Amino acid sequence: MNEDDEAAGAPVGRRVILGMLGLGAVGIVVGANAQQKVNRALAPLGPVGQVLPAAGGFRYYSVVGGVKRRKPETYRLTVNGLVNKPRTFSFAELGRLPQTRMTKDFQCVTGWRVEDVAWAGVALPDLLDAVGVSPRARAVRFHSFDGVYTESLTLDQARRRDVLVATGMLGGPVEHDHGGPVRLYVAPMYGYKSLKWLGGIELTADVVPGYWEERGYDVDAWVGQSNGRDDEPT
Ligand SMILES: Nc1nc2c(c(=O)[nH]1)N[C@H]1C(S)=C(S)[C@@H](COP(=O)(O)O)O[C@H]1N2
Ligand SMILES: [Mo]
Repeated sequence: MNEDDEAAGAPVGRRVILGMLGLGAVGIVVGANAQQKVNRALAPLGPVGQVLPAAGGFRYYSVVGGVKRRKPETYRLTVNGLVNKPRTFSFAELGRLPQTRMTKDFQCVTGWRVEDVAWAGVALPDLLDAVGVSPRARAVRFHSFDGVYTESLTLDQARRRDVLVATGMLGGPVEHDHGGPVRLYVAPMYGYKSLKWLGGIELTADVVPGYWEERGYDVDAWVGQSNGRDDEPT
């Protein structure tokens, strides 16, 4: 997409489907600034099917109702695709990999933000090292065990040390409603990249757009900028 497309206000990637906000089936096409205004105006709803109130500034989001609980004892994370050694990790095995902690903000693209959240888990590059990434891999696809939600990162993004396979959040385990027992936390990007109920990590040759990316949100979801376009930061 070039800047003329953007100026013309018709970038397909910026399509905001009001239907997905539960407001009806009307689709409108807006520019980046307008999209963020729409998002802000609708912030209490969020871009999701289900929003529940949560303590401490978070909102619980899930595009699927009634996600089945998994106990740490029966939890499994599958890592496959373009890797040298496809592997399944139990919760205990994740705990035996090098552990990373960080305290950082969490920000949804709709405008809400929680500052200074404590996160703990395995830095994604450490997990990738444990399976060995094939030289043909260029991207990572994440699968939720809710059966519907997916996310993606380029391999370069996935190798950042502030991308976490999180087993801890807010000073305790990752609660079910926050996507536990294991979720993704992509610190430098908007919340929709932080896939909940992480069940699978698949190394792929190319980026496969995730759930919200199929619905108009950017694959590159850096907080405070939007692909170098001149959006107002949220
Ligand atoms: N599986 C799954 N992961 C998801 C979502 C979702 O609907 N399903 N919503 C995303 C969005 S838009 C946000 S802002 C965060 C919200 O995390 P929380 O529910 O822990 O507040 O989860 C992200 N990960
Ligand atoms: Mo979000």
